[in-house]
Amino acid sequence: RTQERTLVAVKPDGVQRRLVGDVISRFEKRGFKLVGMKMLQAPESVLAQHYCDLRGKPFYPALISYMSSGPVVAMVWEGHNVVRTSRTMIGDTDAAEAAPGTIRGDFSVHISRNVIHASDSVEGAQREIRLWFQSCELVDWPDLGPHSSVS
Ligand code: YYY
Ligand code: MG
Repeated sequence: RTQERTLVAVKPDGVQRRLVGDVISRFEKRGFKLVGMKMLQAPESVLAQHYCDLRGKPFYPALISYMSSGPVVAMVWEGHNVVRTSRTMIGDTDAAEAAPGTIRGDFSVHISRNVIHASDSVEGAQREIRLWFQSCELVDWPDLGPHSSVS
């Protein structure tokens, strides 16, 4: 049985601020398994589908232009309860509400520049993973544990 998966993306401000490594490090240290990763300039068609629920919100045009302003790093992380746990790890959408120790709570100062995306439900994650990744881009490698090759 495949474990739960989620889509995480470092947004253009996070890439500009060299936060990609820190984000990867936090997810690795938490024990999650990286099964897909790529850097890309997100096409507007992908962003429109990704944020289709927000179409019509006053901030929507600014959100799409921010997400188009530079490359993003999209990742798929796998593990027990990864959807809910990654939402806890990234922190509240609004920087002012994001707890210190969370990614947004440590790095974001405004809701419109909040460094990172993570899917907010298992169904949403499945939809977003299909949108951002082809199935051949996801790698189902055997998890042997960090010390299994050490004799
Ligand atoms: O899932 P999450 O990213 O935490 O928040 P959403 O409510 O899905 O909004 C997506 C995205 O939109 C948010 O990360 C920043 C932006 N946004 C904004 O710029 N201004 C708002 N008032 C609400 C959201
Ligand atoms: Mg969301």
